[in-house]
Amino acid sequence: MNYLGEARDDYTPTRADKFSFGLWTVGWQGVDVFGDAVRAPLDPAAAVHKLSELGAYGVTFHDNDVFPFGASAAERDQAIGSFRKALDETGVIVPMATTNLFGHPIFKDGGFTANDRAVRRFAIRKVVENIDLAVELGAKTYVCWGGREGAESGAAKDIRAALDRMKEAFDVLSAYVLEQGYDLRFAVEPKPNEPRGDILLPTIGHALAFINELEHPELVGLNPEVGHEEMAGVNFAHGIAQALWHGKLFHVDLNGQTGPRFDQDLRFGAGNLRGAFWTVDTLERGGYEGPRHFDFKPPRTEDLDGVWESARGCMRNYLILRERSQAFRADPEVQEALAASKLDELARPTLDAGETVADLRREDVDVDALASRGMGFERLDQLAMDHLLGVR
Ligand SMILES: [Mn+2]
Repeated sequence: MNYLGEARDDYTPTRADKFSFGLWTVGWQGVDVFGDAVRAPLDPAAAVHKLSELGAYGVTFHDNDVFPFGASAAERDQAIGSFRKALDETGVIVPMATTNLFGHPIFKDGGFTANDRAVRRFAIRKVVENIDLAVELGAKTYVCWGGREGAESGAAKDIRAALDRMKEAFDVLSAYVLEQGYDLRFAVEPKPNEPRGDILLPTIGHALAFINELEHPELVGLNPEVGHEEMAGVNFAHGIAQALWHGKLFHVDLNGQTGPRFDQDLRFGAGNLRGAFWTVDTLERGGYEGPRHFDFKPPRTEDLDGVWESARGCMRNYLILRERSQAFRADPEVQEALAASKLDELARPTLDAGETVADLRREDVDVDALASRGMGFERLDQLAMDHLLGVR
């Protein structure tokens, strides 16, 4: 039974749910720091067909997910042609694209902020070339994850100079997009570490502040990832709520993580399940209308069937949590508990129109009464827990 008392298990995604997957997620062969590939390469066209069948509406890609680094023009055209054919056959769209500025040895010290100027010039050019392809395939968001932008040691990177170069890259790319008349916005993806010891723009907050320094801040927002923020020990739902508050949640990467450790990229809903509940609640209630994009890695233990189970699980868990969040919000006892916890009062400005600090000074405050008043948050949270666990 669902919360409306209907006997159904309707967690099958449709395109209206706007689920999208990176080609590199289901296509991950399982190469990690300690081990070799455990799965055969997955043809991008085959991935598009299977994801379409599972209910996804979109796929996203790095340039080198579609064609290898250094591919000839003919190889590139052939690979793109096959990918495009699969998109046309299925109606799957490309809402977002991004650049691989981390895999090839040339990027060992970064792309936009490599100390070596020739590397930086090559990196910007690589992004520009893939922006042209992204726009051709209909992408509206261009993600920039700077996994190699950082350092392992103090003297190796002048952070202020590196931020100058990072700003320069976004300014040059923004000018290019405007000059071409492209309908495309950038989304910075923060991450605290891995692969670099310390990565620039490590959290949502760092990235938001950086965007304010750009030539075209209106063209640049965020693509926060669940696991990346949780690696930094911060609350993901709070982070995306603040990004929404700034009008900067351009895209989102959903996955699972168990606390501060290496980047696990579990399927969405695995790891911190309570965090996932509040993430869905925040996205669904916060006016976010973009793709629900999964950036996960099916564990190395899985064969191809397991890969598709993992992908299916990401979407299923999102839909279950969406239903649980709706049930929580619709519950009259929850609404009463929210009022008892003064959530309505938090939404009211602290000073009335026309009031000044003089009005505050005149106020007769019963400090003891206010100090002794309980907030009722435990009752409220247990109601949320009951809904999450499906017992209400
Ligand atoms: Mn990750």
